[in-house]
Amino acid sequence: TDAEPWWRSAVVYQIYPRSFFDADGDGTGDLRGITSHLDHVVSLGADAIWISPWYPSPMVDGGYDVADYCDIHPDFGTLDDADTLISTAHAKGLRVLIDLVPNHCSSQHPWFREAVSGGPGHPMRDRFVFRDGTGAHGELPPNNWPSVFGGAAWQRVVEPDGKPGQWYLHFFDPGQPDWNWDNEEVRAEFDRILRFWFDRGVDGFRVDVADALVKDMSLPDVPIDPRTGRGTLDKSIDNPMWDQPGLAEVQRRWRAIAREYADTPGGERVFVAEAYLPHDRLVQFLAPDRFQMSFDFEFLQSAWDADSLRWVIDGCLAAHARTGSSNDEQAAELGSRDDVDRPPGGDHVDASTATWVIGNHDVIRPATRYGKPVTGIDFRHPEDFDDIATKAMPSDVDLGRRRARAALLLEMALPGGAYVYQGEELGLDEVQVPTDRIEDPTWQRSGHVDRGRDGCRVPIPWGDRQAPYGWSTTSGTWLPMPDHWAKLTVAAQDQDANSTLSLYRAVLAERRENPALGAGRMVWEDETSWPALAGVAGHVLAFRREPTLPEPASGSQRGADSRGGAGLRCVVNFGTAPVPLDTDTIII
Ligand code: ISL
Repeated sequence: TDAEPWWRSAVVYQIYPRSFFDADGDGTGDLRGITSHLDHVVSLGADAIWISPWYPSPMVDGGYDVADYCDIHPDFGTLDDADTLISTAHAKGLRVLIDLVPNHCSSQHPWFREAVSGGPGHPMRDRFVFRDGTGAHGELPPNNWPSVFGGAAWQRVVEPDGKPGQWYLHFFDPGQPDWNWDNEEVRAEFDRILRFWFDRGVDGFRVDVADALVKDMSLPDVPIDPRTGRGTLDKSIDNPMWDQPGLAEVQRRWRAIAREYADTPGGERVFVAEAYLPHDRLVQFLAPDRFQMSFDFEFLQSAWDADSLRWVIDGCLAAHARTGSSNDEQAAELGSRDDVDRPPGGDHVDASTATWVIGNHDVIRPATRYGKPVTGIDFRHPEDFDDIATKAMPSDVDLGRRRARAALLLEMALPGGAYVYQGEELGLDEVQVPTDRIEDPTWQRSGHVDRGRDGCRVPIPWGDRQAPYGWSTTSGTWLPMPDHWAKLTVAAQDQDANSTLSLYRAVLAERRENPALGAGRMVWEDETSWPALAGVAGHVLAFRREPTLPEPASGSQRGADSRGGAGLRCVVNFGTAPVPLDTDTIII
């Protein structure tokens, strides 16, 4: 309908600017490289791009350590290049989202430098979280909060008198000091940053660690995780580090700013939350006066297993549906889920939809992840999940690539929107970056990450038969590109109707053309509703998509011949043997 907002069923293509295309031949990707290759995104059939941080940064954490929120990293280009990128994308029909990093900045941000050099009591310290240490001489951190990247979430500074002094809070790297969101100057600064980019035509923000920002500022210890003996990062408990009540107020404040743009050419601006939270808490971000989208990471985190994935999909859709009055029918269809409760409080979600994702710049490439031997692993036990998701090797990548193709079909047939991470459309596998080339700060510090996250951040192979595969004119690329990618280049896959690239184009085209896809209802199939499934339960997932409008007058037959009409059936075989289907199914 006319009222359907663009983002509800959008496909958004994530660009990692350091690795998309190197136009100036210095071994690092850049904005001119993105602008010159937007036709690739258009040819895929995506609706929008999201660009990971492009700001000036010491690159301690790949640009998620921002030194200046209102400029462009000189290695990536200039503000003029950003303006050209945005207007070129718009002219090609693509929306542009960028990354907002509001939990922390870089230790090189001028405000933080001033806070450190100003000494204890300087007003600038209140924009961050500085505290005296504990212990007889303040030599111990203020509390037991752990950093996501390993070690304590506190770093001690050297005071102007040359002596060790106060500690500052950093949820991630010590080079990423956390902002104090109780400080009104911090809030006002982010208002200004939002308007700065909205005024330049940016359509919205992906909000980094959107469940952090506001902490319990009484800074109570977190419970000890018995497995590590350290403070826990667990978000399934009421954890004072994450998802605190004051967050809603910040989100409402930003949404009000997004609404100021409702009558401009781009329309109301959008926010998509990046938050690894249980479904029921995630959907609270999607109240009408808060954010529009929120990634559903449990789908990405799930093992390649029919039961596990169905459990995740049900939980996610039920959480979305139960909070939205217009989707009650869908909720009933999904059955009752004891573990997904209607959220407390007055927030009411109006017809929110899920946002699916199978890859990003933080996780192992799907072709590698899904190629791991998965026996007896159940997503419901996170310890098991750690095992499959964080150890890059060994993996049967050919098998993984086939499963990743099936995962794409599943993802794109589900109700809601979806994000595609650059290179996923080529079936790229995780690269084993030699240890002396690793840049990611997580790889040694964090107990559960093997080689860090560089393996999914390697530059994109565009053409040619050898590295750097047309990506740059220099072979000195910031991360090495593997020899076996010659057959995975865009050029190699472009002409091959069976390639992963061709599959992505076909599936995204189907989404655009078929009104049963995108937002709207889904119904699981079993052997009662579809006899072809007799005997394959357990290793086949099948569901029907049906257009939400119009409702049939006396319809019980709808969906019986779903391929021919406006409906569609999605069937995924998780087993190793082919499943014969008596239907005109397209088999990949
Ligand atoms: O919060 C987490 C675990 O409890 C993390 O999974 C967290 O959500 C995730 O690491 C956030 O990632 C984002 O912010 C990081 C950055 O390194 C990542 O690249 C980015 O995607 C810090 O800015």
